[in-house]
Amino acid sequence: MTESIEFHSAFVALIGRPNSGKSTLLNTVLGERISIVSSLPQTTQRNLKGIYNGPRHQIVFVDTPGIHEGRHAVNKMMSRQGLALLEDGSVDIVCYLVDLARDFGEEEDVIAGRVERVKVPVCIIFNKADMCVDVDRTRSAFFARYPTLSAHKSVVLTATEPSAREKFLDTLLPMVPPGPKYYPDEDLTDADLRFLAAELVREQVIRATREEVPHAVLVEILQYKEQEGRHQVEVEIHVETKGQKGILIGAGGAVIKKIQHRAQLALSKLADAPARIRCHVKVTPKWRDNDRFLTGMGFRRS
Ligand SMILES: Nc1nc2c(ncn2[C@@H]2O[C@H](COP(=O)(O)OP(=O)(O)OP(=O)(O)O)[C@@H](O)[C@H]2O)c(=O)[nH]1
Ligand SMILES: [Mg+2]
Repeated sequence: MTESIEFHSAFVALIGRPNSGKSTLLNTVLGERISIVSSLPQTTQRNLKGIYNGPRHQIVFVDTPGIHEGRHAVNKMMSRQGLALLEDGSVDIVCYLVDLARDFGEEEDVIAGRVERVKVPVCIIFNKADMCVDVDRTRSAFFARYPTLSAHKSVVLTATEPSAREKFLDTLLPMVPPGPKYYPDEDLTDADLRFLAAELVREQVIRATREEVPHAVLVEILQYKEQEGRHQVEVEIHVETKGQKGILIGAGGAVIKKIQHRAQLALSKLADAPARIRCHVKVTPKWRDNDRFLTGMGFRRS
C-alpha cells in the first residue's frame, strides 16, 4: 500500500515599503522574471500572483505595490492593494519585507502597526542584508521599535542572490498548512499576456526616463491580437503633461522607439513568438487624481 502524502498550499502576501525587494524576492523564488523590478520606488502598480510549485507544496504569492504615503489618488489605490490583503482574509500567510538598508521611519511605523493586527501567521523578511553594515543591530533596533512583532518568524535575506530562494523557502514551507492545489503545475502566474505586455512597456519607460516621468506614466493596452502566431499590441502611454510627452518621445522619436523595441523583444521572449508593439503617447492631465479614469483602468477605490 502506498502511503498518501499530504499536500500543502497557501496564498502568501508579499508586503512592505516601496523598494524593499518584494518583486525581486518573488522572481528569485520562481526563477523567472515575472514581476518588474527597478530601483525606482513604486515600481509595482498592481497585485500580481506568482505560483511556486514544489513536490508537496503550492504557494500562490501575491506581489503588491509598496505601501506608502503619496499625494495622489493613485498612491492610495496602490497602497490599499497590499493593506487590504492584511485584513480581507484572502491570504493565509503574510510575508512582511523590511529593508535593512534604510532607516525605518514613519512609513515603516504605519505598515508595522497594520501587521501587528494581522490575524494570520506572519513571516518577517529582513532584506538587503548585503547592503547593511550591522544586520544584528538593525534587526534588534526593528524589534525594539515594534516589540510585538518579535513573536513572529523571521529570516535575513539578500533577495538578489539565488541562494535566497532556499533560505526563504526553508523558513516559509513549515508555515504552509495542508491544502489543495489551486492552479495547474504549468501556471506561473495568474496574469495574462495583455497585463504582462503593459508591464514590459512600463519597465522600459522606467529604464528610459527619470525624475517625475516614470511616476506620471500609466500604460493601457488598447488592443492585443494574436494573428498567425504573431502577437500585435497597440499601447497607449498616458502621461500628465506635454513636457513629459516630449521626454518620452525624444528627439526624432528616439526614446519611444527604444522603449517599443526593447518591450517588443521582451514580449517576444515571454510569448515565445514574434511580437510587434506600437506605442502612442497621450497627455491625460491629472490622471493620477482622476478616480473615474483610475477605476476604468482597473484600480479599485477600496
Ligand atoms: N543590494 C540589494 N538590492 C536589492 C535586494 N533586493 C532588491 N534589491 C534592489 O532593490 C530595488 C527594488 O527592488 P524591487 O523588487 O523592485 O522592490 P519592491 O519592493 O518590489 O518595490 P515596489 O514595487 O516599488 O514596491 C531594485 O533595484 C532591486 O534590484 C537585495 O537584497 N540587495
Ligand atoms: Mg515591486
